Amino acid sequence: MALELYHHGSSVCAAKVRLVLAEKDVPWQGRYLDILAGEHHTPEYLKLNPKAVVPTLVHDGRVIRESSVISEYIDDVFPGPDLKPRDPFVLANMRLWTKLVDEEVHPSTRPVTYVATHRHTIMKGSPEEVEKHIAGDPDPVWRERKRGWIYQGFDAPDVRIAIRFFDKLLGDMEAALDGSVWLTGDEYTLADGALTPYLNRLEMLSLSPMWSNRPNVARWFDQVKARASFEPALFGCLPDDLKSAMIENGLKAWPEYKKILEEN
Ligand SMILES: N[C@@H](CCC(=O)N[C@@H](CS)C(=O)NCC(=O)O)C(=O)O
Repeated sequence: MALELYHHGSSVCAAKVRLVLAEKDVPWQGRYLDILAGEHHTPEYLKLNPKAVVPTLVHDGRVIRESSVISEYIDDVFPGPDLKPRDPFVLANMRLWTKLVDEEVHPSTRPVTYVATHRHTIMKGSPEEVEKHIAGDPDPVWRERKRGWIYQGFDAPDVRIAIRFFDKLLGDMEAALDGSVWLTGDEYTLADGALTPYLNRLEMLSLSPMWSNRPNVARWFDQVKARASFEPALFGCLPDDLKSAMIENGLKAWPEYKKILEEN
């Protein structure tokens, strides 16, 4: 059996898949692509993933894309604890969370991360290299948004919207976790796994004060961090220099984000 994951250390979507692999204890082989150096823009990788994003899973030569689809695939194909509830109603509830992550949580994470930290890493290159990086994104909408994050920083118009979205998300999680161990009930599911890298991202960027008055979210995140899957999936593939850069840049970004939160 050959199971290869194209991924990157700071990618939240890739971390989501690494969490599922760790929860199921499935052995896999990493194909590391430095997305901040544009290694996902090569013609070879575009054949596997035309959107030029990670993760991509290749199982015995067959390609599976999209982190939520990959997560369900791994859960269906490999032995280990079931990460999808059997009760169809609870399963529907789980999928509402994973759908929300795909459609709203992930798109909101990109501006928050780029503006706080990734743009500083990308802008270490020459002006031509920065332009090449932007031009390498095959999606014209994301390309222009990325241009805004890189050159306008906190003034990019979608940054405020993203921070406000996270505030609402954390409020919704707080309500869902009231009297519930995990997001969909007593069992840990793909819903909890899907949200984990995003809360971790907020924490890495010094945004954990956003749940200082949300005890259920704080308790849930402590439970998630206590699982054996957390450390290897979230930090096992993150180079030390990138980790330090994200934390240091996040600390500097906090006053800007705090200002946005206080405007609410
Ligand atoms: N919907 C996709 C999103 C994948 C995605 O956006 N991946 C990011 C990393 S988390 C990426 O590869 N970004 C490349 C870039 O920003 O150039 C999924 O869930 O797999």
